[in-house]
Amino acid sequence: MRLDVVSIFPGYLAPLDLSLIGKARRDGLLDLHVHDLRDFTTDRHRTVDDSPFGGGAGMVMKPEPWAAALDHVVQDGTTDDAPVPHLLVPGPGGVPFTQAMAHALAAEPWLAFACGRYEGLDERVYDHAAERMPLTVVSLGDYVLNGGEVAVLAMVEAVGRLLPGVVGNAESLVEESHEGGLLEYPVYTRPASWDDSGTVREVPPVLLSGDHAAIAAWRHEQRVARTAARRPDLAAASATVAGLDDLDVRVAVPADAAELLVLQRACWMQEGRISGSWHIPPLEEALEDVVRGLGEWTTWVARVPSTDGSGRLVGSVRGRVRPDDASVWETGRLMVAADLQGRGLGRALLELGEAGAPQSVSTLWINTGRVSEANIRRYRRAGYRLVPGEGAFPGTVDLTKPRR
Ligand code: JD8
Repeated sequence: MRLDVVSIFPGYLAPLDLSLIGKARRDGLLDLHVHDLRDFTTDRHRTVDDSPFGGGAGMVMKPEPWAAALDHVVQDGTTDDAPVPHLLVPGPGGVPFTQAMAHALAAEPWLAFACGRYEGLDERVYDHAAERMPLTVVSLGDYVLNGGEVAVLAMVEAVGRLLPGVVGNAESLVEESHEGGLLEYPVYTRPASWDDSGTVREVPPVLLSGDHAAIAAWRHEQRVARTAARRPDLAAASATVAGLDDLDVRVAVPADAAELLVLQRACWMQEGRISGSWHIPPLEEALEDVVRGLGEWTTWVARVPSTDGSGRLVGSVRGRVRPDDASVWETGRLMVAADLQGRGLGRALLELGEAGAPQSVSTLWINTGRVSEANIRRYRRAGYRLVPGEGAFPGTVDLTKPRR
């Protein structure tokens, strides 16, 4: 994965030379480039800021240095496989950065980060960037920092450690907090009995028992108890996501498009990797394509329940009557968030998509990658049968089944 970071404080990113991320860079698993925004100024004072139009406190970052810097990054890193990066701009008003987003971004070949300072970037920089590459404004959390660098340090570490080979024992990634919706269990090491200045502190005996089933059960109980105590919002979510009826399911609206794009990229990166090509529509689509798709297909989104409907978008499916054959119902873009896969959500979403078919339909159709064995098995189990020959798109196969 290639990473580019633009900042007026490039030294702020020095911690990425250390520890696992530093080793991953030396091992060639991460190709990180840090750029000084001032190198893209044209005046002898290397000016990057100016006073805000309309008055107000503080300074605003000028558009020209940013446009020059971002254009340089694209020029410097473009390849056939990854012509442009996914640009992430940290900001207190951005989409919350989550473990699910970290998984999504870890599946992408090239990320770029624009670190703002002062009161932020001239808004036209976002327009300039969005015309050239996918753009997501992302927030580390609901508190105010002085700039984007700290957020980028956190995001590069959270994404980098998910890349194959970065964390030695990938197994240890599985039972962590925010994987599977539960916080992590307490950990202990020697001495089993610790004399803490006269207070003897013991390790829970079950951990010394060698009874792995009992240890696993104790650890899960600890995760559930800790999550309920510290993060009741997470507890509510993870306890209930066993089927669609535990989720807020509704027809998608344009406001869902940004999250749909992130989830769709995550889910199709695996397809891209196993098919050996990133040139597949779900990966190449821009935000406006997703919004247009909402007009051409009936699209359902499934969110974790929340009071204001802003719960995490964890699944989606879409369906439509084939434009040139009203007897065929096409189901597509079936996607489930990485940490919720394997719970039957995909099957439930497929059934939801199929149920949208009007009476005139006699055939249900779906399409997937020719080498996507897991998907083909899943659709066979749902009653579909392979249609001989090439599918509707290069490198794909079609599957159909009669509409019961
Ligand atoms: C980027 C400039 C400072 C923000 C005036 C303070 C992220 N979770 C987060 N909190 N704050 C940021 C963040 C703050 C930034 C910049 C990210 C660029 N500032 C500005 C607006 C109010 N000052 C962040 N991710």
